[in-house]
Amino acid sequence: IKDGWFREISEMWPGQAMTLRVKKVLHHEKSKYQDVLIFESTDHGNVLVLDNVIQCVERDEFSYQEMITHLAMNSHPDPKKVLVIGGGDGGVLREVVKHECVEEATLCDIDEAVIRLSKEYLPHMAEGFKHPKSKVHVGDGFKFLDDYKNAFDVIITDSSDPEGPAESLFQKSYFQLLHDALRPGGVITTQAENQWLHLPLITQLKKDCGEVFPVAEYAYTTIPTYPSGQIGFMVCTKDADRDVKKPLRSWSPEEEAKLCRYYNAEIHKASFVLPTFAAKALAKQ
Ligand code: AAT
Repeated sequence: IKDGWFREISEMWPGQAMTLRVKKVLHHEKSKYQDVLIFESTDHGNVLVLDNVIQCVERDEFSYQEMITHLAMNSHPDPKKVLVIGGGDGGVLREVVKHECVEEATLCDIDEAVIRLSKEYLPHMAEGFKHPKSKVHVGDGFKFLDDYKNAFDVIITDSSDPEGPAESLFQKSYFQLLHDALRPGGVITTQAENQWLHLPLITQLKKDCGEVFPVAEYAYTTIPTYPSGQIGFMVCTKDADRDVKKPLRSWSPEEEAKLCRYYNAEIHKASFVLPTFAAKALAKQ
C-alpha cells in the first residue's frame, strides 16, 4: 500500500497492476502459509489479499464464485456429495448449498487464517460455513484428496495462483487425484487463469486435463478485480457422453434470478465460447 492505494504488482502479470483505493486496513498478519491482508476499499467493499494477490472483492466476487460453482453443479444430474478445495472465504460453499439436492458440502483450505478472517471481515461470503450441510477441514488439498476414491459427485478447486501453496493444484497428478476421487459421472471445475496473460499455462492445463478426463473444456467469466478482468475454469467430467457446455439442470428463470446475480443458463453456454486467438491456441490440445 502506497499513498492510500493498494497495487497488485506481480511477475504473473508483468507490467500491469490492478489498483484499489484503501479506506482502512482491517487486518494484516503472516499466517503459516501466506501474507494475509484485509482492507476496506473506498468503492468496492472489503478486499482479501494473499501474498499481495487479490483473492476476492465484495463488489464483484459473485461473478467468480457463482460461475466456478454452477458450471460444475449444473453439469451434474444430481450432485449429493460436493468437495471444495481452497475457497477459504466460504463464497463457493455459499453457492454449493443453494442446490437443494446437496447432502454434504466439504471444504478443504490449507490456511485456517483465511477461514477465520473471512468469518470476521467477509460475512456475506462466509455465510457458506453456517449452513448445516457444510463441513470444514484445514489442510493441503492435494494431500486431502489422496485419501478419497470414488467419493464425490462434484469437486470445485477454488485455488490461488500457481506461485505459492497452490502450485501442486495445477499439476497433472492433481487432476488424476480429482478424477479418482469422483464417483461415476462426476464433474470438476478448477480455477484456470486468464486468456490474455496465461495462454501457455491454460494450453497445458487443457492438455493435462484432456489426458485424464474424457471431457475437458475451458470456460471463463468477467470480473473487474482479477488480472486483465477475466478468469477461466477447466470444466471436466468422467462421463464421456456429457456435454458440459449446456446445463443439464437449470432453475426456473424466476428462481435463477433470485438465487444468482451473474450465472444463468444462457451465460453457462456462452462462457465456453472463446475469442479466436484463444480458441486457436486451445484447439491444438
Ligand atoms: N474465492 C476466493 C478465491 C481464491 S481463494 C484461494 C484459496 O486457496 C485461499 O484461501 C488459499 O488459502 C487456498 N489454497 C492455496 N493453496 C492451497 C492448497 N494447497 N490446498 C488447499 N487450499 C489452498 C482464488 C483467487 C484466484 C486469484 C486469481 N489471481
